[in-house]
Amino acid sequence: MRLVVLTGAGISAESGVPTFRDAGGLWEGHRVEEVATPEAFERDPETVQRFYDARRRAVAQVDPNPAHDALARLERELGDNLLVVTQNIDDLHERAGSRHIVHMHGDLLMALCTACGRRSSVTAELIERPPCPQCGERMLRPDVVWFGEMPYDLDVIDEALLACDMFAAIGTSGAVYPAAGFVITAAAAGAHTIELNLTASEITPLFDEVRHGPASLVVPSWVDEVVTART
Ligand code: BJW
Repeated sequence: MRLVVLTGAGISAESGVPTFRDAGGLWEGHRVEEVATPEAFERDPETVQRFYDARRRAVAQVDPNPAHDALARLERELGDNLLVVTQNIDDLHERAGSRHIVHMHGDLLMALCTACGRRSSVTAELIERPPCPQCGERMLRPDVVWFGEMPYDLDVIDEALLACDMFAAIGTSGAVYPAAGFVITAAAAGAHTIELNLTASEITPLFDEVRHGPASLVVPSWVDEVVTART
């Protein structure tokens, strides 16, 4: 059994990390499609740096929830036959124990040097303009993927989608591509597809099976079923 799990902001919601498109979402009155862009960063880098510095501090104060724990347990059962592809930039999957994981939209704990292109871990607030550990220039930005930029590790993801027997999407609205199209790739490759989300998403009709409810409840019970079916 090879499994690919795509996670979105909804899996971290019950840990206290706001989602993007629900009421009271992350960007406070701004549509994320307008502000999560390289152009918005060029226009007003300080505001963007401050925003990500604040999110990094906030995520450090919260903990993984039972949905993250359940996926870490699933990895202990399936080993490398499970790949978690997360759109989230928090580290809650890792803190729950997941290791076989791809952060396709980047990582809040990493910075990207706009001078030399190297990635490094963030040890200071980016608003303070720390130097790049590689080239020394003070031109670091958050290592996150904005609209119009290429997501990370699409080759790894594609290979896993084409080889999987089951594809699950957890806590994502299906509003952002290419992630929203993964269900189509997996289904075309013959996988069973399942959506686990609080409510119907934009892509619910594309799934073979749908379960609605909070991730902290529906994910552990789905993981129990997958593990039981295997044994
Ligand atoms: C719960 C819950 C609970 C709540 N329990 N559930 C067609 C094809 C290909 C590309 C495009 C296309 N059309 C347009 C594009 C371009 C564009 C795009 O998608 N635009 C849309 C507006 C249509 N995409 C891009 O530009 C991407 N790059 C790209 O396409 O490169 C070229 C390319 C072409 C072809 C193939 C491959 C590549 C880049 C997209 C970058 C997105 N960046 C962001 C910001 C990241 C940094 C940051 O975190 O600040 O990523 S935007 C934001 O949206 C963030 C998220 O990862 C992403 C998805 O959001 P998510 O996770 O789904 O959150 P929400 O809030 O939308 O939904 C939460 C869900 O949880 C809801 O459904 C709730 O109900 C649910 N929920 N509580 C369970 N307790």
